[in-house]
Amino acid sequence: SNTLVQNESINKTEEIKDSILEHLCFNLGKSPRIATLHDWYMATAYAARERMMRNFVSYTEKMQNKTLKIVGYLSAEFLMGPHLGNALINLGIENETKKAIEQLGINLNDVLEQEEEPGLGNGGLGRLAACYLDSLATLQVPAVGYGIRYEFGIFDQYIRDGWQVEATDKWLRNGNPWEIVKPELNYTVKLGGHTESYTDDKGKYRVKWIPASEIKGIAYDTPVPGYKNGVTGILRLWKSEAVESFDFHAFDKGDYYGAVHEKVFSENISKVLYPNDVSDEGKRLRLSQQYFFVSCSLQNAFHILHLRGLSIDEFPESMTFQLNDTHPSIAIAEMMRLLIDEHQVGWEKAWDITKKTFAYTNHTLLPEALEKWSLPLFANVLPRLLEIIYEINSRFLLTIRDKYPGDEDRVRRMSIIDERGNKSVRMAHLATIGSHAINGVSALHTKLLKQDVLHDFYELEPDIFFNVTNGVTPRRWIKLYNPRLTSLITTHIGESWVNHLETDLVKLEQYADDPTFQQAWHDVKRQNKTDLAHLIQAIVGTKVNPDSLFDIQVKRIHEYKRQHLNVLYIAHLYNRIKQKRTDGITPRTFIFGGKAAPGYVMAKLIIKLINSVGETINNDPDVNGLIKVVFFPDFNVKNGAHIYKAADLSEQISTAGKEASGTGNMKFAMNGALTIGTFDGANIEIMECVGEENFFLFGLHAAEVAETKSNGYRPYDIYNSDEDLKQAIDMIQSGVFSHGDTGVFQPFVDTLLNYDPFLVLKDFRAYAECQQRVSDAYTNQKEWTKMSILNVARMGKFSSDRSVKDYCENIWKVNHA
Ligand code: 26V
Repeated sequence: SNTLVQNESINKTEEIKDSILEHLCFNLGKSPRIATLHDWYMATAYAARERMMRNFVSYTEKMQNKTLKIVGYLSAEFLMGPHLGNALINLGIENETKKAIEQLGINLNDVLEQEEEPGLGNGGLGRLAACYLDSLATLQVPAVGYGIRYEFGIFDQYIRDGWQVEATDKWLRNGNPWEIVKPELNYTVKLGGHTESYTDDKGKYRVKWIPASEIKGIAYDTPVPGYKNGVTGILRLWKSEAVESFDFHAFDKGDYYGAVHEKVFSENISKVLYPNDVSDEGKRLRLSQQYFFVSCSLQNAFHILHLRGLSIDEFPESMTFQLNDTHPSIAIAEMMRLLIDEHQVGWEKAWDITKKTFAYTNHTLLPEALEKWSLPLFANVLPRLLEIIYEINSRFLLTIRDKYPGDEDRVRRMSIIDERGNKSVRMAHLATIGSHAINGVSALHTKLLKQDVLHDFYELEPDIFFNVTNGVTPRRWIKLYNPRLTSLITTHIGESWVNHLETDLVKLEQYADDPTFQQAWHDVKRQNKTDLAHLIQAIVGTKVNPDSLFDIQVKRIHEYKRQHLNVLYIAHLYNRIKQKRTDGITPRTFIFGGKAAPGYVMAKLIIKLINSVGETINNDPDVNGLIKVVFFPDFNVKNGAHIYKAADLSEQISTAGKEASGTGNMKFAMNGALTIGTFDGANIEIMECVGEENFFLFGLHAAEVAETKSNGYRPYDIYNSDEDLKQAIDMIQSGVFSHGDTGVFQPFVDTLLNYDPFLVLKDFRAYAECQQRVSDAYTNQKEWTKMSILNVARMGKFSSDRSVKDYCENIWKVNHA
């Protein structure tokens, strides 16, 4: 039987080799002799895609089966990361492909390195969508991910003189072998203009939208392979193009340049991904983008309904849509428009269908991140949709007035329209009112949603609130990106854990005390750290010691995530070193990574601060390499491959109540890092699973944060009462890290001393003490390794398979494998 398996593998290797050579010739027009590494990448990608397409076709056919409910996952972001490595893992052909490529005289890792990742997302929210697509395909749930085919994804980050510099992400420049364009799958989307009412031939009052312009959305499909199950799901992204009729219209008038201009306008809609920003730039285009992809997706859904031979009434049994945050929530109004204006359905019935069809996931409690659109802008871009929203709102407020007579304050609080100041549309209210299920992304986040942000809605309909704690896919985040750990785990407990993480990973616990296993575990981490050390040397030019504690914080740069709390502790350690108070300091390498939104001045200053502190500390002979500080540039999915697996300590130190869930926390813990974290987001559930004794918890709880603020928080008093903290801040202010320049970090220091909106100073002492416990624990390597093993063994809950099953069972009501 073993020889049989071996022969099969040899055949597969030959097959793959032939396939790669064929694609090299027929798709790339190259011979092996002149092929570049990129050509080999393209040929290998086509070979892998070919293996998915048969499944893809049968899966698409299966979708015509009218009894299967399809899940439409509507998301403005899909942060897929490189496809090739993942495709090989999920197709189960990674070893054979490696051999095939080797026989052609090439190294597979060099080939994988060629892929430019599709960075069509900002961070956690977009990456979550990508993990869910992997799990949906793995669990054989009929699903389509609907989004935008941005020509430029999240910007590339460079560091110049310590500052972040942004560059355009030209991810399509060398072609994209993964997408299949479907020119015949296209829909028209209206923008701007005005509405007119008329009476139809049955004497019914109707509304017509006369747009100022129309654009066309073209479908680009990317196959999403399930894990070794012969299933391939779909990611369907829309690209905007000009509508032909508009061209002809302009040509008729002899206005050739006008027609070309129209084309430029149309293509702008799907041009660029917008960063999470504090500034208001590009508002109009962003609203147009949201409506554009939502309208295309819903029109596509009606098309599928028609292909299935079903009636409009059967829509909710045929398809269900998940709104990934409020970005696609205009779908509620667009669904009503399509039903009423295009399919002549009456209001009550249309509303019933709409509510049954949609469910909404909230991903943030931060007030500045809750989407609002100014009324004039909305009226200008989407006049018909605003009318529909007004009608939804007025009917909704009638029910509120009916249920709570005289409570006009409640009516104002719950209205979709915020009437205070510059009037605006509150998208979270639209999404909540139009959905049959609303969920938060961790237990704490859901609790706070019910208590605060959506409290009135919770009181109204408590049964429609759910929690679905986030998860990440173990295929990419363990098997693909940590091959050493994967083979150690698999030799001990078999390979079932890869798609049964919840039940099977826990089998590792029996080895936690086994010295041989501990040594092997330690060696894996040590080798992963050596790899990262080499990469840091090559990219940043800093030499780091793989035997030091690798303390890593990678995530978007934001004040609420408190990278600066970490920096203040580093400044404090430096101060101790300068004062020769080094006892108790464990050798550490502090590694940071993350992008700041281009318009977020304070976040960019924090990056500069990290680099400045690093430059000073890394070059000070007094430090003598005891601690090092590194900023790893351009943190993205691809770079994550080298970072998570090399961490000893994972920094999850957001102000309690601000991080909805976090997902990096899960990736680190699954790869054997211990966590230093606050009582926030999914940290709490991680700690519950891995055990308090294997987790470094510190800081205020969410309720204490609220209390501290309402009692008139005075950060300056804390600064004055904590000598270590004071000295750390004074060093920054006095130019110790900026060649004597006292101006550059002044805004940073001022904000901390006078406002400190995220309670950095308040939590400093607890953090420093907790970091000391970390240092002490790390000196006992055996004990540390045991904690690391137990962390991994108990992380099964945080597979996105579990999350997707929760959605299937509680919200979508669909079957899963
Ligand atoms: C944040 C901000 C902050 C600055 C102002 C503008 C702005 C706009 C959007 C956002 C975040 C939007 C939602 C989001 O990305 N949430 C993240 O979702 C992840 C997946 O559920 C979750 O793990 C993260 O905790 C959450 O921040």
